[in-house]
Amino acid sequence: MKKTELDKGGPSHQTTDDRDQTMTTAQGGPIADGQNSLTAGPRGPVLLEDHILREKIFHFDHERIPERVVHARGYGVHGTFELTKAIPELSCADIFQREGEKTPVFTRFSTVAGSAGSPDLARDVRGFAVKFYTQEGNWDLVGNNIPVFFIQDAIKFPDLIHSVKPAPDRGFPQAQSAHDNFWDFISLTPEATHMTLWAMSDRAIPRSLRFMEGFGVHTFRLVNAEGKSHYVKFHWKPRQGLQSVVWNEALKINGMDPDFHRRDMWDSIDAGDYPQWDLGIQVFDDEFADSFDFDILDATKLIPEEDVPVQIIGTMTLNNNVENFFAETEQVAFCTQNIVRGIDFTNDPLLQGRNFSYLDTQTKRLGGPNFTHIPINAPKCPMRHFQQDGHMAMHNPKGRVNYEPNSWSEDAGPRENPDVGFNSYPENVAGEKQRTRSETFADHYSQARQFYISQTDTERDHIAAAYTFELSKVEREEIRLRMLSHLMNVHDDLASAVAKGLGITDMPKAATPAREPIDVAPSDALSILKNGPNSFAGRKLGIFICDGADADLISALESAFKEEGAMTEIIAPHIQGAKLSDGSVKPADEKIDGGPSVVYDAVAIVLSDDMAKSVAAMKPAKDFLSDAYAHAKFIGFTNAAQPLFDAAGLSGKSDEGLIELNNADAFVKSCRALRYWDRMKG
Ligand code: HDE
Repeated sequence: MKKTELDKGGPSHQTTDDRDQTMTTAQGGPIADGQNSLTAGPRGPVLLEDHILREKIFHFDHERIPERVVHARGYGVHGTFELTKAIPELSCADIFQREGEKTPVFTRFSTVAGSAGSPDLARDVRGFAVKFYTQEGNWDLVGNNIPVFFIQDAIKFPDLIHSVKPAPDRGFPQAQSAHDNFWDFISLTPEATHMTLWAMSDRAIPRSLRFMEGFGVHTFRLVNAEGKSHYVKFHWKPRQGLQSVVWNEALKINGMDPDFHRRDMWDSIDAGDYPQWDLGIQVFDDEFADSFDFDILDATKLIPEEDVPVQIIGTMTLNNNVENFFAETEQVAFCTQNIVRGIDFTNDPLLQGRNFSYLDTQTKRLGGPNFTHIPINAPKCPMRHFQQDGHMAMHNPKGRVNYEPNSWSEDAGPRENPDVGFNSYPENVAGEKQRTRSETFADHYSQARQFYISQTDTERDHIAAAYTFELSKVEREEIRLRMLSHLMNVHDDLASAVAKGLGITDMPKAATPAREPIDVAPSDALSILKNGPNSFAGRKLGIFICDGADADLISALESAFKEEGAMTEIIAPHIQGAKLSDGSVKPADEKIDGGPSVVYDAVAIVLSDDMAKSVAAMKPAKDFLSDAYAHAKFIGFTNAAQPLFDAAGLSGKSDEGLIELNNADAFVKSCRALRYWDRMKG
């Protein structure tokens, strides 16, 4: 029977004569028609024998796997790790032996609380998980962008996560900590105080995944060939420098572009601007551990870089976007217990609990024990063992033997090798079984205070504003007061700023500390603003133009920012672009209401006298300018922007962040400070 256009599903229906491109079923059978079910007559019932329909719908019905219990929203990228300083004296890990050697890695960044479809700029901790495919097996460093954690013992983790995730009755709020359950739990868990200082700081709203640090959090061990052990904390230092957004900006970005972080990562790698992080180690021994004011096994504490400097031993470059999001980013299975010879665990109770949890969760998520057969999880070095069968087994032992010991001489299969095999560090352990928390874990406030006093005034203001915002969303007053009673043990300025923000005049009694806080010196490494890049490289300038705008100035801006290693985008009243002063048409990347200033690091407003008034009448144009101003951005402008300034309520404003565009190079230089924070004072 000859097919009509309608049968074919309309004129867009495509067929091919090329055998290689022919669509097939999953069984490989060529498909003649994938758009019409098999029916009895044109209007009759669908026939059960339609194996093409059955297979297509069956597979679709099974496309989903459970999202991660936590860190469901994430983005993965391939790259390499290059060792720049060999450390055989500290560790016999193969990856740390040969300077200049490159090891493939896969890195997945994530938020913690939100579901897989939640917005990128939620206030949240970011996961920073790296899988190193070393020649002696996979090593997973499953860290965060914050060096401490909320709790000290893994047994509390389900409670912590339940409290932050949507409430079980109503199913909201999504991807937010600003609600009763979270702050109820936190206010009853004093050990979380330090971590919430970080979570209320700008660390929890990074501008880009490329602009954040990573931390292994726990104390691990490095063990050398002689079996000597040192303690180690792992750090990732972004070569791009640190940068965050402000809260009001984060809220608006979430609306304008919920994929802001993943798009930023994809775009920069696509453009060949590969983000890099240096891997640093803080190495110390028992002597330091014994003299340190806090317990090195307590994941709510960090070791200040001033006390133990971070030594850089290598660089990670992320240079390859995934080919398929599901196959790679979704199916990657990080496990803290994936370590290699030369690296070992400590008795941090949080780490030990994690070592149980990750294997368990991957088995459930990926459907069985053979998730290591999926390419993204498989080691890139040889592997030989007698594990076999199970769902979806791809690699079973070959030959007759699948056990050990065995007395077959040929094809006997793999054998143990004490010379190169993993040996646990023979730490001496003894003790009574008990459910107690060590006394040495009991100081919950001193490092929270240290974090606060290490921040600039701007950052302190942001922390107080974040607590105020979050606690203002809490319905029960007693929770707000209980939180305040902890903040009083951190710093009076913080407690009174939050109390003022909440409108509390009668301060509660400060919480009784389990152990009296001690004085600790500030640490500059804890501040973002004290560690800015002093460069605009990797950032984005938005250039707002209209018909008649100065063509020379626009091209000068584009080349000056390109020279800096930054990106530029053109925003115009129409997506078709604008006709410039020299008669050329400049295409736009965004129409003004699709390219708000919140998605740019700095803006240039290049208008013409002829269009100045009509642009000033556009609501999105006013928001573009007033948001850029409110978010302390550097704003370059031409004279013709004056009516827009007036319309945005900014007549007569002048400061060093508002720059008349006479010289593109000078404008780039100013933008290197990233924000003009002084504007926010007072
Ligand atoms: Fe995780 N965590 N976690 N976590 N975690 C998971 O594993 C868990 C903790 C971290 O991109 C889960 O694959 C327990 C600290 C990252 O795929 C789960 C405890 C740190 C990722 C799990 C912690 C992390 C996870 C959920 C308390 C920073 C995402 C899905 C002891 C050092 C990895 C999964 C990726 C994911 C358990 C605490 C980081 C359920 C029990 C501390 C970056 O196994």
